[in-house]
Amino acid sequence: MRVLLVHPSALMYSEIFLRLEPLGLERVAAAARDAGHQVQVVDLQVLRHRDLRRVVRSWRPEVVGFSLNYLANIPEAIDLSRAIKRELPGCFVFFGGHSVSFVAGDVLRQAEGAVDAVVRGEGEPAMEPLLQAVRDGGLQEVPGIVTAAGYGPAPRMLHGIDSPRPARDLMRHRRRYFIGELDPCASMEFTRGCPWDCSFCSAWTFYGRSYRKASPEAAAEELASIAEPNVFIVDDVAFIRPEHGDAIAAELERRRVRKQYYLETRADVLLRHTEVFERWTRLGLRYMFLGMEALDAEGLDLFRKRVNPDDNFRALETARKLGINVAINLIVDPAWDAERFKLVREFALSVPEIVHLTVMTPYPGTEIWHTESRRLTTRDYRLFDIQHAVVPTTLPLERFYEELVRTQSVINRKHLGLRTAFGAARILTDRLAHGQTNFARMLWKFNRVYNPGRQLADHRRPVRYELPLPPGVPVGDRRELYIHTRQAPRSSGPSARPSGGPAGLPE
Ligand code: B12
Ligand code: SF4
Repeated sequence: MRVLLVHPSALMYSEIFLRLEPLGLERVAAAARDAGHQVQVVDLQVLRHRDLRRVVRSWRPEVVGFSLNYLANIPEAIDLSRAIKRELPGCFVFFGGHSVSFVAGDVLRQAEGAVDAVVRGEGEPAMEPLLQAVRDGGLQEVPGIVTAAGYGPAPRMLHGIDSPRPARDLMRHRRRYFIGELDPCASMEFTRGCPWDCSFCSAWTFYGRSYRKASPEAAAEELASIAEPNVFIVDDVAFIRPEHGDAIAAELERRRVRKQYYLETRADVLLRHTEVFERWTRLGLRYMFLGMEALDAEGLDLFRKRVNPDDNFRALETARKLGINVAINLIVDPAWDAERFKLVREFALSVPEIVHLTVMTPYPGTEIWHTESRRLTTRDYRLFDIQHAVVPTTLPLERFYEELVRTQSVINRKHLGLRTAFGAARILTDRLAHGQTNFARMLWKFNRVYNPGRQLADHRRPVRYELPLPPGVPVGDRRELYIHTRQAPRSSGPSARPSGGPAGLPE
């Protein structure tokens, strides 16, 4: 069959700092291709809606699948599905991905027939049975399926993540993927899942707190096959198991693979396993994203981060000693007043690191979705991108955005100021000489993308699709939140959610 897979447009944040290849969708594409189908991918982060329209009209896919890792993309995907169904009424349209897995029944209902199914959980194991069922029937038996007839069997989970390898060859605009000055940049997965359980995050609930590692040989071989000189490692927390990081490093050393790397990790992991990070600096580790989340113990406890502020600051020292550039994330609570923003600005200016701010947002799939007692001020999916306030702000909303953007731009000016003084000009010249313009564009776009007027106007747009209401009851057993569990969910209407069950997943 002709299968078209689509990644929706970039969200606000990605308009400037980064734009990365859709690795999950590439793996889903590989699974569909391995099952004997013809596959094309359209990534709307780098292409336009009219490009998608052109492919739909000329190639006439029999199946179209959208990747919905981000809640904020759901309205766009529903509207595109309606347009595809108008053009090709017989085409089977389905959704899959991280966020849509938590709201599958609601989204199906909102699409009013424009979407035939949602596949919950990991996409690779679902592709072969799904595509066979589209052709031969038996859709309701596909693992992870949700249709108008209800929930099918529980999603299946891959035993190992070595295969299928992402179909990177299907991405026609690879030079458009970058992160900061790592331009162009590919992505790579060493491990999948996270054993922690932070209250604001859904990474652990999606995978039922399981954790799987690629074999070091397969990981090194895949890295060696990547053409780009820079690689973003997508793992939620890199090098939780230092022996795994070491084993991959050894394989890369043996193959003499040298690239520049950007990864994400936690302060305690960096402190506990400093040697493995040091070894990776020799292989090209240049940037690290540390989710500090809060500056004080109270905030860290609230997010159940299981780290203390001292560890966070010691981790920054360690990274500096290793010569790694660090980007820190802090979560802005909508309750912050002007004084609190001022303190954060002072902190950000006092450290050499890049500081990112994200706004505390209860998401389906997170624990705070259930426990946050403040009522939602909006249920517009598009505002659930952690750059907008979706619960009441202490400051008037307009003032809140002014403070947020002011803080972000102070930080950005500091960062760009340093870079301009110490080398952005050289990096810029080098990238432009190689035809890479992503980094240059990023330097000039900040004020257009981040501006309080635009943030506020986003709240005034007419709303067509709304998130379901939070259940408003405390989470009893937190395993109820999992997407991947071993217990088969009961079959029910699309509005009823399958219950979770005992975790019992590979640790
Ligand atoms: C890497 C990553 C990124 C990267 C790359 C994004 C990209 N282009 O794909 C970057 C750094 C750019 C990024 C940015 C953001 N991210 Co992000 N990101 C991740 C992360 C850590 C891993 C994703 C990944 O690549 N995993 C590896 C691949 C193999 O898995 P996967 O993509 O999930 O795909 C699997 C399944 O989801 C499914 N699947 C995926 N697509 C499809 C399609 C079909 C048809 C099917 C059947 C199945 C399917 O099958 C795949 C294979 O098993 C996740 C956390 C997590 N563990 O999931 C957060 C996560 C997805 N990000 C999150 C957020 C909030 C963001 C930002 C909005 C943050 C911000 N404002 O600053 C931005 C927005 C980006 C944008 N779209 O414009 C949230 C999503 C929250 C939500 N409910 O919407 C997550 C869950 C993190 C969290 N803490 O909760 N992100
Ligand atoms: S925030 Fe990081 S450490 Fe916490 S659960 Fe999510 S991925 Fe894991």
